[in-house]
Amino acid sequence: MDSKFRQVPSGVYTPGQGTGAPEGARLPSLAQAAFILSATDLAHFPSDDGSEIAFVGRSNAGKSSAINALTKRRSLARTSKTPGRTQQINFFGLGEGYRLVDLPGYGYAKVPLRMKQHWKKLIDSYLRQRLSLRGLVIVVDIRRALSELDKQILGWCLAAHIPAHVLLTKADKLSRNVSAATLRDVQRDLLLLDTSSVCDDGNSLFSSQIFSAIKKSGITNLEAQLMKWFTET
Ligand SMILES: Nc1nc2c(ncn2[C@@H]2O[C@H](COP(=O)(O)OP(=O)(O)O)[C@@H](O)[C@H]2O)c(=O)[nH]1
Ligand SMILES: [Mg+2]
Repeated sequence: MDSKFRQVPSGVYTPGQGTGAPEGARLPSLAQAAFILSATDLAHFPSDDGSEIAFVGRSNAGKSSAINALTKRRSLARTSKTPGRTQQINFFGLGEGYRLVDLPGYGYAKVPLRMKQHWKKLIDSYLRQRLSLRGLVIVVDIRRALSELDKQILGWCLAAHIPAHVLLTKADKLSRNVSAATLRDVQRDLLLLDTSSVCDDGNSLFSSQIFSAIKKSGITNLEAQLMKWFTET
């Protein structure tokens, strides 16, 4: 296998195995978030160095809104009421050597099969090959809980030893009690996927939280998770 490719599922990912952040690099700055480029294929991705965190999830789950809330920008990542709109991978810089990535949404039924196949290939090649990938934020509408595709991605994370953080968003749509119960269900699902995934020792591969882009709740928690991934390599 080409050594540039992440080995899935047998390969064990070693943090820092990629090119890593440059020595003496400054910390990532959410306040400095800026659009870099949109890519519809691998050839147009920014060069695979530094550190990158990607947002994945169903169409309309709230990925772009989460990126906007996190960076305190109204429309850095475009948001849409029409599912299936984001067809490209969008890269955002957080100062030199750090990036956020908005991956195309999956699971939207009305999209033509040919397009779905293109997206699947694009996401798949991104996940398999991107050595600068430090962690995945899996954005899930709290009213829908984990989909089969979300679980497939979690399975891939386990195999590739890439940490994942499940962001249960749109929590403003549910009561506090129902949100908390959903979080517990998701934590149980994560535990079933990987017995070491839910613990508070800071070394677990999976974590989860409640979030709302509308209420701007859960931002501090999400920010802490991202900074941890960015700085621990
Ligand atoms: N109530 C509520 N709506 C949200 C939230 N986040 C996103 N939305 C809405 O959900 C729709 C899809 O959001 P978007 O960020 O474009 O989803 P994406 O397709 O995953 O990028 C938009 O109409 C957003 O306004 C949230 O936290 N609460
Ligand atoms: Mg989007």
